[in-house]
Amino acid sequence: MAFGDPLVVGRPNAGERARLLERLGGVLDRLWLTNNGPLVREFEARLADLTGARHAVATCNATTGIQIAARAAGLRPGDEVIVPSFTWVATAHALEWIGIVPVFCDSDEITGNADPDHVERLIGPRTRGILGVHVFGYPCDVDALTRLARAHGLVLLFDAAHALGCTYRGRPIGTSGDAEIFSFHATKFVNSVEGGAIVTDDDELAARVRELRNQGIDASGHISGAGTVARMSEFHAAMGLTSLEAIDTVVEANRRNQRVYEEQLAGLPGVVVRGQAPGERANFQYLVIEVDEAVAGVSRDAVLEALLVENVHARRYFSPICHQVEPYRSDPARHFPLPLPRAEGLAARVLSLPTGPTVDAGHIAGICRVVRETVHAAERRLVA
Ligand code: T4K
Repeated sequence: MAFGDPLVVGRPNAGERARLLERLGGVLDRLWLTNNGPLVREFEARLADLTGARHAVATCNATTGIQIAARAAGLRPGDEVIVPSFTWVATAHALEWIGIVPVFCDSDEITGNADPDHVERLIGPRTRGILGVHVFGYPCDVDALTRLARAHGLVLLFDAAHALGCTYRGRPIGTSGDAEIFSFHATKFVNSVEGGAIVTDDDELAARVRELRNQGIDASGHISGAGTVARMSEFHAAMGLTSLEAIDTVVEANRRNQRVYEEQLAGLPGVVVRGQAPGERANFQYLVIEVDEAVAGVSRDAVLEALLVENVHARRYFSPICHQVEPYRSDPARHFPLPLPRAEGLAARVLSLPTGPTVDAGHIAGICRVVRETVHAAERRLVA
């Protein structure tokens, strides 16, 4: 086994321990534990700052954040919303759980994001919205999706779970469409253990999501309608703020790791490291390789297995993709009336490898050695 301790994808960045404990101590001193406390408000202000948006509303996770944003934007049960299939299943499940029908579009192979031409072909009489995703922090084609949404009068939301600190056309992701939703799950490069945020420039939408997050109670204390409970607690905000303070160090480590992986795997047939959008700022939180079995002579899953033997726990982000799992798989006419060959191709090739500040050049050399040896062993078998 190459590594004594497991090397994992998604190892949390906890930030400075003393600072976290100090914040948690403050929470206990104040005994204000949740319901829009001072740390949640500070976290929201930092997020608004970072994204350049007028409002950031913290939630208990991104999945619930998508649901609240969808409801606040006027989507209702039975409405169809077009989403890429190549994403984490939460994007689709968030809608399905509240009775909105996800209809899956194909992806662009370079960006990994929704193909606007395919989105357009899927727009039908029941389509009420588009939910774009900035997969692995690579900004999706916001301009094209905005044009489609305007032309057809659709709600436009973005799942920005991976995209904190990234830019689109030089502007921080967070202000496009009706709202964008971020995740601060433990495995994200900025985490609040569990958490999310709805970010928007729309004052009315922001007020509505604040109400929906808190049982439908409006700013004056009246119950304005049915809501849910999706608040972030002060403990979670303490972690979020502390993790956020380390953002520059974490991005720098991720960027450095991306370069080392690219160097170590350069020229290996059938294996490429996925890149980020040219000219944009990226957070590099996911280090994703693609293994093309037809060229490498070995499948992505064989590489995954070889890494596991050496105690490297790679993840198949994202495979299977949304339309390949239930409940969507069993109802193709409803959920994917058009074929999705490029999304399926991506899903067969991608593999996320460990990165982050706890992963160094030595680890990466060891990981890449396993990948290279697996491919070379396949080459030798072919020759023999
Ligand atoms: N939209 C998109 C595009 C998303 O990617 C996600 C979440 C969402 C929406 C929804 O966001 P949230 O509602 O969760 O805020 C993980 C995360 O659970 C999930 O949040 C994330 N996407 C997805 C891409 O990855 P799993 O099932 O792979 O997580 P898990 O718990 O198996 O952890 C993965 C690895 O991380 C483990 O092998 C080890 C490491 N780990 C994990 C945890 C929880 C740690 O080292 N420490 C930890 O505490 O989904």
